Amino acid sequence: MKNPDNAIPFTPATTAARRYQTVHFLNSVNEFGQLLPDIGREAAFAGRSNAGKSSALNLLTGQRQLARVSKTPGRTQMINFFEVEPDRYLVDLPGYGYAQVPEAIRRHWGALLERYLRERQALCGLLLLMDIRHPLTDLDQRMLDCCVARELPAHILLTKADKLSRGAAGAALQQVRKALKTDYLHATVQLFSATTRQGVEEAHARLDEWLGY
Ligand SMILES: Nc1nc2c(ncn2[C@@H]2O[C@H](COP(=O)(O)OP(=O)(O)O)[C@@H](O)[C@H]2O)c(=O)[nH]1
Ligand SMILES: [Mg+2]
Repeated sequence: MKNPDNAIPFTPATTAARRYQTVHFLNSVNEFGQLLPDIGREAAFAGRSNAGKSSALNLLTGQRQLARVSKTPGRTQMINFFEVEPDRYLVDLPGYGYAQVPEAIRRHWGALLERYLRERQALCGLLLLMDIRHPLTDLDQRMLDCCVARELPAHILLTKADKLSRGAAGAALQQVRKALKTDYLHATVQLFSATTRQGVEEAHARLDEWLGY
């Protein structure tokens, strides 16, 4: 299996690809009070640690090292802001669900994450990453519940789609879609792979929509 970490950044063929290729790191925050002023528009990336969030962020921006693809799950423990242009941001939220993180730290991050999702006015949409082989865990559903509470759009990337056959991936997609229909009417879902680059344009389109492009 090809290692997505070593994938060559794609040649930006679309307007969106060119736009996100100039995204750059702005700052890291670990307290709610340190967040940038709550103005403008931002799209946040969330998911269990190891779901493929860093790989997706790198692929969507065409940058190999933007979010460090961690070999150690649970290491990315800050809210990282990336600037697309002034007042347009991509926000990398700390990965959740990593068992080996000490309880006190896990609680701190859980609370920060929930508060950010509930209160942040600049937040226009949540890109929620789930390993296609383990979608909609309890913690994923808690994230979606936060979105429902304030009618925030959520878009799910079923990551590592290359790990399943085309048929199995399609079946997983339908299953998640069906589950969303009952509980999360405003959430959408797509297949994604940082290895094969499947789903990049669809994900860009959703980010564009949220950031007002
Ligand atoms: N096969 C495959 N592996 C992936 C994909 N995306 C990420 N990975 C691997 O999954 C592991 C976790 O990825 P990473 O992006 O660090 O996940 P994060 O913890 O959510 O940021 C790494 O070993 C990646 O190489 C993908 O689309 N396909
Ligand atoms: Mg990461």
